[in-house]
Amino acid sequence: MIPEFAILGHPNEGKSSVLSTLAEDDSVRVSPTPGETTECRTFPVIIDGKELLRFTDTPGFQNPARVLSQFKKLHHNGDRIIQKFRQSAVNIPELHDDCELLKPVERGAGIIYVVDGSRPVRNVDRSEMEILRLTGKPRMAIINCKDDNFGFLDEWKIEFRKNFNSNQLFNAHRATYAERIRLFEALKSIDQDWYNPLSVVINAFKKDWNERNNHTAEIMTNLLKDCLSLKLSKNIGSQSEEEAVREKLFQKYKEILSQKEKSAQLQIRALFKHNIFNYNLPPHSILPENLFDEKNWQLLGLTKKQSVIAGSLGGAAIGTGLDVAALGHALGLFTALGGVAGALGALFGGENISGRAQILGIPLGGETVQIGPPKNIDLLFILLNRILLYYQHTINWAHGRRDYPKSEATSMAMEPHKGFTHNWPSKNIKICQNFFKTIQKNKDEDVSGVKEKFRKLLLTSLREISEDDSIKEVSVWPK
Ligand SMILES: Nc1nc2c(ncn2[C@@H]2O[C@H](COP(=O)(O)OP(=O)(O)OP(=O)(O)O)[C@@H](O)[C@H]2O)c(=O)[nH]1
Ligand SMILES: [Mg+2]
Repeated sequence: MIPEFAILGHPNEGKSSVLSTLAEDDSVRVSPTPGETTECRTFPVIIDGKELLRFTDTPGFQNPARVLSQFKKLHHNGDRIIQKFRQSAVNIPELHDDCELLKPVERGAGIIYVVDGSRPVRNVDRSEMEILRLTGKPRMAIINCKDDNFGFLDEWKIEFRKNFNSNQLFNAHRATYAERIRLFEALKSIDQDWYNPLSVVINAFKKDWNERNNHTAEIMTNLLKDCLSLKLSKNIGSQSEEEAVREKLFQKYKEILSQKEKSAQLQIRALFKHNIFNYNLPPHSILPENLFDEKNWQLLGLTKKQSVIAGSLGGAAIGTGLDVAALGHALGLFTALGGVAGALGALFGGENISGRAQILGIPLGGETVQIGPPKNIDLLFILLNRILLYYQHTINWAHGRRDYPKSEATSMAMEPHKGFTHNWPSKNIKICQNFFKTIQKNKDEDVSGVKEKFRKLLLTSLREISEDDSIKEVSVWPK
């Protein structure tokens, strides 16, 4: 049998948002207006084409005091209390929502009761909790602190202990993968009948997450391979045309790289089941910046020390004819050449920076202008850090969340200002270096082993990002 959980509570407490996050389903209707959900709606959780679990969204309690007094009268009916209540109230319009919300519980769904714990407990809440206790069904309370105010938690805890088998903090807007798993672990322990089916569900979730990460590492590896091997060339009619052709070609080159990046982002987004809403990037995110904006190169390229390591590994780390140790990294190049135009020219073959007519663009027969492939490994790190940032943002954007409250926009600690690779040891830089060099040699037979090593390095990095505690919401009771 497929386990079913009904999400119950007062109107506007965040029931639908919690459901949306738990089920990773952004088609659930969420709204600031109380009374948004008026009918029960069931959302299946499907993994590998198989329904593993279902959640039912319900309208909020409308008349808990009246329902409670009915329940008290029907108390002796034991298991049939809900059925009896619904039969007695079916023709009373004011009790429509209260009847409706108990429907899934009557057919055997477990209860997940959602409250906004950032406000005090009221009598209506006490009535609702008592009703749920009288149903005799296994039940858990979820406290979703909408306003990050934890001052009332002790008050709530006293009520929860009286009425629920378990209670958990869970923020509908910021819960992560690890917190969802923790919630399911707690859920499976509250009723013996749930233990085995929920263990199966949790294992399937973990396996699925692992597969998504595997797939993401593949998408990222292909993105880098495509971008770093890209070259564009065009014949020029006469020498005087050269500059204009080069500029146009470089423009096209940048556009193609950005399109490839966008397409990889969309694939990752779909893997993590964000289908409907565009999640907002924090205002200080670098992702909306153009890939070739100097800021990217400042923040996401190799550090000076890493550049020296890359340089000492030999080969393609720097092909500009400039000494990597002297210039540091690409940022040094920006400074030395007085800004972005000169530096990008140097990196991609659009400028003469050291007296040679062509640095990276290899002119063919003097009549062809060529842009790329880049000889500077910094582009690998910039593309990589950007797509890792995108991944981090995607996996941490809860499905129940629709936008940023204004107050939160600037305080999000989600986006690091430095690249993920900044503390990578030299052995990782070496894997990247080999990947970079092999792609540039453009010999297919060399690629697979090196590509696999690179993919594994990315997979480790993805796992670290998805287990990163520093971006997490409070998931245990604060002291
Ligand atoms: N800041 C913040 N807002 C939240 C959170 N959870 C829900 N909300 C907001 O609260 C409002 C109500 O959320 P819903 O999930 O629609 O609440 P509901 O309990 O299903 O409401 P009804 O269907 O009307 O009973 C929406 O504007 C949500 O965006 C949260 O954790 N933090
Ligand atoms: Mg709702």
